[in-house]
Amino acid sequence: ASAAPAQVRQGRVSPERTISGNAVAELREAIVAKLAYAIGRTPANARERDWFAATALALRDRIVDACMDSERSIPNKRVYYLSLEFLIGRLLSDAMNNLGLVETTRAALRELGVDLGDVEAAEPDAALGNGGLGRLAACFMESMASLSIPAIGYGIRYDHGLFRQSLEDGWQKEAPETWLAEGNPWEFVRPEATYSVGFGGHVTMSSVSEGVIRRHWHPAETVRAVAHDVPVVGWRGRHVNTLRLWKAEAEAPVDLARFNGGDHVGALAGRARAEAISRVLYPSDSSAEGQELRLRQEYFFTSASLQDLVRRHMAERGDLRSLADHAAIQLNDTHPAIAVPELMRLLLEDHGLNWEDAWHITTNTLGYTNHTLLPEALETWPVELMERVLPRHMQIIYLINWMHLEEQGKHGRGNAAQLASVSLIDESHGKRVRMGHLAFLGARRVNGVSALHTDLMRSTVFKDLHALDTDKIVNKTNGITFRRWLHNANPELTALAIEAVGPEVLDTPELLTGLADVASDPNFQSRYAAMRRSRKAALANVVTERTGIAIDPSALFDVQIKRIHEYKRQLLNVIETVALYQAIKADPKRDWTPRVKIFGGKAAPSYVQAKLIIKLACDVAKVVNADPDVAGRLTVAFLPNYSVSLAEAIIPAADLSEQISTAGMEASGTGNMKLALNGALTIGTLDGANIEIRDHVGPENIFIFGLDAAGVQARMAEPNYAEAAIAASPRLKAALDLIESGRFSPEEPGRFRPIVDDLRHNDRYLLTVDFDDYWRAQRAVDAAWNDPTAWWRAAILNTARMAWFSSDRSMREYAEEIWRVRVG
Ligand code: NBG
Repeated sequence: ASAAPAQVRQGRVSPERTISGNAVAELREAIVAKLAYAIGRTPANARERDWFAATALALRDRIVDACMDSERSIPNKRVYYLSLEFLIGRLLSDAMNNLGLVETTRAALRELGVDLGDVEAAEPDAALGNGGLGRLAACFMESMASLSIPAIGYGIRYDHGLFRQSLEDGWQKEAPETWLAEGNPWEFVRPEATYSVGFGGHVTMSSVSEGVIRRHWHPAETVRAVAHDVPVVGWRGRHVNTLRLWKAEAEAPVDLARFNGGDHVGALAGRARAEAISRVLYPSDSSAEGQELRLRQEYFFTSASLQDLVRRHMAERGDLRSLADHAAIQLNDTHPAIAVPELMRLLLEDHGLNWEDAWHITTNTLGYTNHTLLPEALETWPVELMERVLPRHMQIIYLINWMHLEEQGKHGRGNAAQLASVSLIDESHGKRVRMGHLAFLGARRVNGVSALHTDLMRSTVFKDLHALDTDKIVNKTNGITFRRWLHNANPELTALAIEAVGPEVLDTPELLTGLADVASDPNFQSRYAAMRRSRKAALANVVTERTGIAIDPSALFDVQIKRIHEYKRQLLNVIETVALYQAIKADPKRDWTPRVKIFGGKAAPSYVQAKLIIKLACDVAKVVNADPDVAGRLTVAFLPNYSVSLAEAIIPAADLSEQISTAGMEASGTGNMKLALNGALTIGTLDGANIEIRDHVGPENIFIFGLDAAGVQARMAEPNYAEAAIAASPRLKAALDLIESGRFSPEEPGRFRPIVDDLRHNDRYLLTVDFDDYWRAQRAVDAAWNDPTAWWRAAILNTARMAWFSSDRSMREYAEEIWRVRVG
């Protein structure tokens, strides 16, 4: 559980100017009391984990006080953020920092002979998400609390979050993640907030009055959703919101009749089936998992959340007709898109509204965020499966679609191709429901997550739908919370910023721009460089501890951390490593810039090619690191089990940030923002938010290479582009030949043949095409590193100019243009 070691996390600054002895004594006593009465331990026999739980419980009390204040009045409008993933990571440092109690807690624990860093390291990461999408939801929750936007996040309380990754001789192995093994001190169980969620069964009709027919769903099975609330405290403890996570429980814990009949296993089968819904997080990132259990998860949390918010609205306002005035429901990707027919069903069946009113309310309450245009990630469900699992919803979807297509006819847009492209049902390979289209029709606003991605939404996947309502798609470029990714993760840089521009920078990130004034100041530069150097020394220890590889903190730390995916092109980076290895060996006397390549990231367990790329990176590392010819110039390390807390240790230590996806494929990226904010220079393509990062930091402070999105489209249309690119690049050819020769896998020479073959004959991600320009950009990085004054100036300017990428800015934009809710 010790993902971010104590030495990485010391010396945090906090907004507390002074700490009072009284406050320390009070907190110390509260912690000791929790230890005794909530956990049953004495200070003498408490483990680190017990101290963590006691500290968390003591702080939770403070949050509850603030929470009661936040809840005293009914807000005019609430935001409901529905997300299948919340990658919140550890919560202790967030809570302490936002409550202004970091130093108080440190002092209280010190008086008990306990080190705060060790206590923080004992908190397991809540890994209830895969990557960017889930982490974005976590940053948004923190920002909404900090901006006092009344909000509830709704998701699933998975027993097992994202799997633990180990590398056995370079092969990824997965083990279940067990964050709840010792309980979760942050959560409150709310048995009174329990809802029944139905599945399967059939639909009957009854006639209410002349010509009015009502339909009734009779599910074959129901599962209970039980609320578990995690408080989310905002900056300076001013406001607290709730993250409400649903746990699935069986209606009956045991089938007594079967048990008494002697079928002891069968008696528990229903329970196992129900509880399976909140058992594990699906480990796929950016690809759709078309399994029935996944559909059950999606409907389970969506239905429970809508029932909960409808009940709250009725209690507060007494009339569902005003729902859109008081509730804004945001669908984080299509995972909760079933909210469209579910809200309709609740309005029609449970509340007796007519279709027009129900549709009006639905389409004025929902918003939909799209996070990817990759075809393999666009969710579609077979109609046959939907009819079986959610028969009533399927009827509603058909009706929505029928009205939608009728409307097209009326406007003379009735040709077959147009209708097929905007239909909710894709009939091209069996009948499937397009969840993106469903969310699009049901939402008032649909947003992309970077300027480029939003443009591509309008011109590609949603082109024909966009033509029907050109105001619907809007851009909301992603952001990150600076409280976690600057203040908590990099206290030394935060201290430098406070010194340079004043403590107000903690509240107003725009003030970071003031750092530009000292970007060329030799004294400031050397302190900035010293900050980086100390983070790198700390990271070097972590790398050695976890991989056995020794790395030199004075080398350039070149970092690529993210999910392993072909479109993210870790393979491009590995091949450049091989080419660099060959170049150094061919000319060992040159003054090569010493470089450490650091990789981190998980592959989906079923993603064979991605796992082979990890293996290649590890095999290359083994050869390179053992070769005396390149010692001190090139080192490669793959850090296992990348996580939020590991990211917090790596990001402040990075000199170079690899953001090298094929242009047009990374919707936004958010790691790119975290790294640039911490002063790593980016080497990247004109993809996702990289473009906006370039616009902010300035083209002279970023290394851009490769084709842009239009160039990628054009090149893909050319025949044999990969063959041509390899033929034109002796360096690339030599690197591929070396990999193919078995040099990195002598015990299995053909191991990487599938990778090389794919590049030669297929190369969907245009790695061969971008290789030479990537190499050129990397050598420009080498040259820049050798001019420290210019390098540190550029790094400082990156920090100074990244303020716009705060998730506070993103949330203000959503609040104003999508949710129409007041901030503060
Ligand atoms: C991911 C994109 C990233 C983006 C995050 C957050 C999915 C489906 N999409 O580029 O790949 O930064 O979403 O918006 O995980």
